[in-house]
Amino acid sequence: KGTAGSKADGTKAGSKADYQEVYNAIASKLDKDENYDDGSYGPVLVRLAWHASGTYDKKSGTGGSNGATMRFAPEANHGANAGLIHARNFMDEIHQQFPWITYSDLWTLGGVVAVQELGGPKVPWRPGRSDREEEHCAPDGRLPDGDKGHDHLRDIFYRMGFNDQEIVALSGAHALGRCHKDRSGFEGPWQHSPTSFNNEYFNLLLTEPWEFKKWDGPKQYVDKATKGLMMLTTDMALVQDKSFKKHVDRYAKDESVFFKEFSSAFSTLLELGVPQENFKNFEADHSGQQYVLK
Ligand code: ZEM
Repeated sequence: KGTAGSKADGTKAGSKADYQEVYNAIASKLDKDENYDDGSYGPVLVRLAWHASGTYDKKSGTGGSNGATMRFAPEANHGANAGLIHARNFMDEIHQQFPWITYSDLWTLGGVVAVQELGGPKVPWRPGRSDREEEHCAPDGRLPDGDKGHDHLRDIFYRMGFNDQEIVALSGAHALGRCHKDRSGFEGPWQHSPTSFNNEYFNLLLTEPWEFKKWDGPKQYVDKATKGLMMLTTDMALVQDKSFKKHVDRYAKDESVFFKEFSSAFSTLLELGVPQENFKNFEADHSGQQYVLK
C-alpha cells in the first residue's frame, strides 16, 4: 500500500507535513541561479509537470503523470520535451534530499509550487503516484504543436478529457516563461513579467496588435510595437475561435475567475492517468483527499 518510502530516520514518509517539507525545499531553490533565464526555475518546472501529465489518452488509459517515464531516453528525447532536462536536473537535486518521494509525485508537486510561488492560485494536490519503467513511456506525438490551429488543440485536449473552457484556462500558464530558440525553435516570452502568474496573457491576446515575426524561424507572432513579446499559432487560435474567445474575454476581465478555473483544470491535469486506488490506498494521514500546501 502507498508509494512513499521511509525517511532517513527509518519512519514512514507520507504525511502532509512531509510533503510540505518537499514543497518548501523546491520553493527555496526556484531562484537559486539568477542567470538562469528570467531568474526563476518556476516556469520550466510548470512545463515539466504539464508534459509529464499531458500525454494522457482517455480511451486507452495510457500516458499521464503516473510513471514519470520522461526519466527514460525514449520519452526524454521527444522533440516536445526539448529543454526539460533543466527541470529534471533541478528535481534530481530535490530527490536526493527526499529519496522517499516518487518522481511522479515530485514532478507534479513542482508544478504546484511554481504556480503558487510565482503569484498564482492555490492548487489542490495529493500524493499517490507510482513510478513506472521504461516500457511505459508515452508514445511520441501526444503533446500539442505550437504551429497548429484550433482543430489540433481540440484533438489533443479532448483526448485527455478536457473541454474548451479548460483548454483556454490551461493555456493561461503561458503567463509564465518563454520560448527558447534552442528548445522549441520559437523565441520570446508571452508577457512582460514572465515570472509572475497573472491574467496579462489574456489581455495581451485581446488588445495587442500581433503580426508575423519576420525571420527564417518557425511561424510565430510578435507584438507590433516592441516585437519583444510573442504568441504561438495555438495561442492566437484562442481569440480566433468563438467558443474559445468567450473564455479569453472572461479571464481578461476578471483575474479571480481565471485563477479559480486554472487551479481546477491544472489540478485535474496533474492527476491524469493515475488510478483512483492509488490515491485511496495511500496510507498516512490523508486517505485520498487533496492537500492545499503553502
Ligand atoms: Zn506551453 N509551450 N504549450 N503550456 N509552456 C512552451 C513553454 C511553456 C504549447 C507549446 O507549444 C509551448 C501549455 C500548453 C501549450 C508552459 C506551460 C503550459 C513552449 C516553449 C512551447 C513551444 C518551449 C521552449 O522553447 O522552451 C502548446 C502548443 C500548448 C497548447 C495549448 C499548458 C497547458 C501549460 C501548463 C498548464 C510553460 C510554463 C512554458 C514556459 C517554459 C519555460 O521554460 O519558460
